[in-house]
Amino acid sequence: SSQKRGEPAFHDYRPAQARFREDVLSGLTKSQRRIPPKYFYDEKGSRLFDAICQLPEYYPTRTEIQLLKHYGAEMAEYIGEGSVLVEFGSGSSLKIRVLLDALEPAAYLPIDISREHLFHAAKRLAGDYPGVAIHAVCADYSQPLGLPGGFAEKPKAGFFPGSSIGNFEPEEARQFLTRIAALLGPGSGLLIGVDLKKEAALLNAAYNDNQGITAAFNLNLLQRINRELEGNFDLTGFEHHALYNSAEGRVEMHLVSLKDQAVTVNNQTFQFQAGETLHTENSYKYSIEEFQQLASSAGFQPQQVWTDREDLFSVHYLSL
Ligand code: AVI
Repeated sequence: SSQKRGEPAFHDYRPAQARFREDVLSGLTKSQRRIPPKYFYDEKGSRLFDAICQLPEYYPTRTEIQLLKHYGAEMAEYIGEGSVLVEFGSGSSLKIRVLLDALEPAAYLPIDISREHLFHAAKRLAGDYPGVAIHAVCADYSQPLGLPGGFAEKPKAGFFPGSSIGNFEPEEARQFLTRIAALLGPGSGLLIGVDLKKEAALLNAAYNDNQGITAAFNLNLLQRINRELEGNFDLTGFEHHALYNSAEGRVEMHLVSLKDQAVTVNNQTFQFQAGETLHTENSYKYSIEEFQQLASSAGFQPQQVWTDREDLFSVHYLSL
């Protein structure tokens, strides 16, 4: 696609809307009802997530940004000048700015499922970094995908910050890493942020903030279902619940039904009992060794890892 300096190119892979309906209906039918966390990120959900990242209790974002700032020059050396940077789930494309201050890539390809959000973030970034060719790709990165033409032969580095890898089940995470290894190709690398295992109190606070932003983020999923799938969830009939499950090494988010109630979605009725939950997210936490093992099983070689003084968060560089 043609591209002007300071203007992003936009590649719309049209991530299928049909799957939202299928995934919600099949998830509501399971005995432990569940909906994949990728559906949090509609326009409002993406904005609420940005607000979560600013919360005093939510340490991952600021800790990772500190690591990127502090060790950016070292990370840039691992990545190498002239690589094509591919970010999976770029959101507002804020963290990449720290890397772009330390590195001049051949191009930056932000991939995100949230179309409008991606479009505006890419436009702002292109305005602020006119020397970087930006190709925004609207796609669901949890599904197989190819890069827009012209990038296949270039050396590439993946960027997957924020510990979004933790929102996959470990086996799905391994499959995802295996797929992006194939997408990036031999000689490429991956800079990936991974939240570390730690005491439950800190984790529970991070997912139960005082301002109730995480609760609003969780409940927004019901609003989205009401709007897009002809649902009638009573938003006051469900409550946010988040708790670290240390046996599984993950924070679980649920929406708890506060009463016996019937909910209709897409003309189908679902009975909720008081106390019954809809499981909306897992956020797995990994020790450095656990994550390196996972990455190795997907064909990556761990090269370096950076952590903060309190061992809250880790950023790994892996090579292929
Ligand atoms: C995007 N992801 C890494 C966040 C997390 O911590 O698992 C999503 C989130 N859920 C609640 N707060 C933040």
